Amino acid sequence: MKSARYFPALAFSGMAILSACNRDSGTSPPVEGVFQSKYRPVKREYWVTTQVIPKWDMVPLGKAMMTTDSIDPARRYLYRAMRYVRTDSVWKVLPVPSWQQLSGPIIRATVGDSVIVHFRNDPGSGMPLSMHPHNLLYDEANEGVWRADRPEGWPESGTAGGAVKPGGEFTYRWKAEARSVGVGPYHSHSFHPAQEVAAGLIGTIVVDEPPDHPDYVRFDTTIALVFKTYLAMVAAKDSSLKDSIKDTCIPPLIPWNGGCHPKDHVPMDQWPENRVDSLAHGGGPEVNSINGTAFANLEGLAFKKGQRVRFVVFAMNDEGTQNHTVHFHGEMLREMSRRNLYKDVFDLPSAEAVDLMMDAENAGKWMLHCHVEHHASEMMAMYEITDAKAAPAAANPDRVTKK
Ligand SMILES: [Cu+2]
Repeated sequence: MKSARYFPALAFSGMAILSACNRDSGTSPPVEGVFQSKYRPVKREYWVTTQVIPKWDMVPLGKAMMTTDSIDPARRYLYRAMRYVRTDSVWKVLPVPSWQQLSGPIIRATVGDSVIVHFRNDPGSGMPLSMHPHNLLYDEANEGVWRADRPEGWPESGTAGGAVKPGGEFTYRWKAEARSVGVGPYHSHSFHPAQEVAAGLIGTIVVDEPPDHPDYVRFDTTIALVFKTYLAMVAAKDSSLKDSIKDTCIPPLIPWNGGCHPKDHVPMDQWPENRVDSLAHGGGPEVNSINGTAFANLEGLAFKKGQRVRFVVFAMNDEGTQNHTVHFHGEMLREMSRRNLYKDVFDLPSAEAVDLMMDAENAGKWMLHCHVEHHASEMMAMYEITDAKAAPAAANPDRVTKK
């Protein structure tokens, strides 16, 4: 049993942290090979709110940047997208990096740290939402999951983190253990997880080894990219599609096979005016996006020659036809877990993040895109490596040149 092999007291004492390679050491505390870190775990505190974007533009630059074609509005907008954004401690939204777009802020921790996330669900969201982390450790109250098998009233009885009401707040308490090292997503997992993720409620978690660990790598910058197929909006209220979506939720992002939870069902005659819906079946066109942008419309991926860049890339897929890969032009990268192998294409199974290291050397403006051929033109971004002299990635013992 995995948990029996783990020594949480050691990992959280701050005196000794088990390295990832020692996690199968047996039930007795290992004597040899235990990594003794000088790192003192800290409490990492974040404030995160949901943010509603009534009409999300997947082509904010107005055209396909590779072909200069204009894009049909029917393939351009999402109705009522939502994303996670960081705030200060009084819920004032902090600037969002230009590359982040329709993805959440990166939540970081070092092995041994506690991660405290104060979460607020925007009053305008109109539905219960949550934050459910991958890779971190939590108890049931902090799982960020609403479950139908809980007794009636369960969300209100001490485990409300699975269904934070509009305008409500919840503080999640998670931990980064030795086995947390790596990257993964967090996402909403409340009454309708598929719709919540389909709205854009996805973010990234990065857990590092302590800086004095032999496997630790210092990066100059970290970029998180979510490859996701969205369903563009379709005007529904006055269309023949009305009948197919009458059992709906508010805000109905994608009607769900299981219907609505009674708590957030709203009769159609009470829908807001001018409402449009994204539909799972027979609805809007699929648009393959990176962080909610398509056709090379993602900005902010600019690096200097000599910088070491971490790309955390994952897909959130709904169906088998939405499998994605990521292909980088101009550079070859290494996976953190496989550092002797350079590649420029990586598979992106749903929700499993790849943790990539790029030593920026080849100056130029380059594509990165999904290499599933019919996704490639939409699911594309450009990154740039400039010749400008960068600050050296100092004291990085792991730096390797390809020559
Ligand atoms: Cu793809």
